[in-house]
Amino acid sequence: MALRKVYLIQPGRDGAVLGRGTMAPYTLMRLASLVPDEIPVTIVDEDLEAVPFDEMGPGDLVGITAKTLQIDRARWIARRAQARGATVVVGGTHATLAPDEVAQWADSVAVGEGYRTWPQMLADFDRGQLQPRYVDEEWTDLDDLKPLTERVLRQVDENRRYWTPYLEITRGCPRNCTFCTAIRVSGRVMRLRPVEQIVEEIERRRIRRFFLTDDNFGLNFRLHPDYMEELFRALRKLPLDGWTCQAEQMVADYPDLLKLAREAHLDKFFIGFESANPENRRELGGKAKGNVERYRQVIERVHAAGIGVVGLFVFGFDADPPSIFQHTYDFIRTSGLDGVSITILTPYVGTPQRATWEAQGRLIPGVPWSLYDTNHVTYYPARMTVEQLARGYDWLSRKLYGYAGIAYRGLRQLLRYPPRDWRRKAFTSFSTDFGYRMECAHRDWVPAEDGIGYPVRGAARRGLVFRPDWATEAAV
Ligand code: B12
Ligand code: SF4
Repeated sequence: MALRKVYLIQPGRDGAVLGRGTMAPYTLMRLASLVPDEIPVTIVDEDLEAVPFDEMGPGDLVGITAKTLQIDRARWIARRAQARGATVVVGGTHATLAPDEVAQWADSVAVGEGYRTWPQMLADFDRGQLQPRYVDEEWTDLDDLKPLTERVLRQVDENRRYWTPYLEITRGCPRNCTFCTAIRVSGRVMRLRPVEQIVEEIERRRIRRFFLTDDNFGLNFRLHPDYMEELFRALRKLPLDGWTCQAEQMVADYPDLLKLAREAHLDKFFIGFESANPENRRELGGKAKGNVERYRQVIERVHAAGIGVVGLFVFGFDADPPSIFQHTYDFIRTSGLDGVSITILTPYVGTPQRATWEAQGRLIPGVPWSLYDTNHVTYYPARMTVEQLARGYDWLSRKLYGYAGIAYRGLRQLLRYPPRDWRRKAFTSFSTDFGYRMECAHRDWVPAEDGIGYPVRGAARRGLVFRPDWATEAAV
């Protein structure tokens, strides 16, 4: 059957904040740009708009991207689209990690990267020969990435409809943390996009602020210092308000590159300290060792270069006792961190972590994928009870994400900039912890009958966050 129209869908969860989306659909923008000009393509971000099932019919190809926590919702969307006669293709993190599971309800599954398989899927569907599975795990160069097309940029209108645009500069991470799923999707080969391609993309998208999707951008300080220098020198010339990226601690050991990064408008590193417990060293893939004195040194050095640090911490490793929450809080309080992310260790499919716990019978049965959101306990911890882990997480969330704490850290951050920059830097200074406050509020979610999690209290109930219709209808 000839291809009539393409729909690319990002399943919703949180709705919009003050009228704007928080998760710009960068993945779908890249995929939509690979659709030939003569085929109509519509991107649907379910947090901002309803999926137009009524428009769908035979000859339409519906592509859905989903992390694990979105996969139940993706299945719900797929069933409705299929009932209209459309064909459904699913890709992204969960499809890559659990293709056999997704294949039970999707017409076709994309495993790994889509830059080469998606165009193939479009062509095969057009010829009536769509295959049940497409795999690209070769981690090929990103040199020839097709630019985002004008029709996609116009349609998404990211500067008006979203709080923060995303951008991919590098992809992959050679480390191998036991709990990480990112490397299963992006590979362990670090790949770099050419600098001129990045500059062209930023200019054409007219974005003044962005969050890098790169899993470990900072590791390139060591792996590819020349590339970093070239990149920073190019970004320095652009009229950016600021940008943020993920990194690891060793960026602190490169003062010259830090200085250049600051000049290139870098605002903050999100650094995976992961744990303040040295006993977890083995599980942390070599990049963090639970040594809080080293963490303090890193924060100081990065601050000295005029760049902020958001600390990322994971709880529930096998060596974590119930006191880990107080211990970590004591560190955070005195650390000078500009923002903090706390998550509960989550054994995603395809990780060595899950394989170990599965063999030990330690996965809690019946937890729906929608609660694999790093805010819920999904396994039996080793040195505390499920209740202690959940309560400890709840306690720390309240401590960290009260409005006073967010304002204090935000103000401290803002004051590091000269007064002339305060207007430009206000968003970056306060938004990170506010976002994490929202994310942590998911710990209040419970599963409904169809397995999808819904908010029961928190930001959504207070009316600050718009809830999409489907969540309101099914809320418990
Ligand atoms: C940017 C990002 C975010 C952004 C949101 C981006 C978005 N619009 O969804 C923010 C910061 C908000 C975020 C939040 C969270 N994230 Co996140 N995020 C990422 C990150 C770093 C990059 C993803 C990305 O945009 N890459 C760039 C694009 C171009 O590549 P891509 O998405 O991989 O898409 C390619 C292929 O996968 C494929 N593909 C993807 N979809 C489809 C669909 C079709 C049809 C086809 C054919 C192909 C295809 O083709 C694309 C081109 O090659 C990934 C790590 C990673 N490397 O995947 C984590 C990651 C996806 N996030 C993760 C998690 C856990 C979360 C949070 C739960 C964390 C938290 N507690 O705060 C929340 C959940 C929010 C939510 N409601 O979904 C996990 C998911 C694990 C899992 N098994 O599901 C990842 C893998 C990181 C990790 N820790 O391992 N995240
Ligand atoms: S350093 Fe980060 S991206 Fe790399 S393997 Fe570890 S958790 Fe994954």
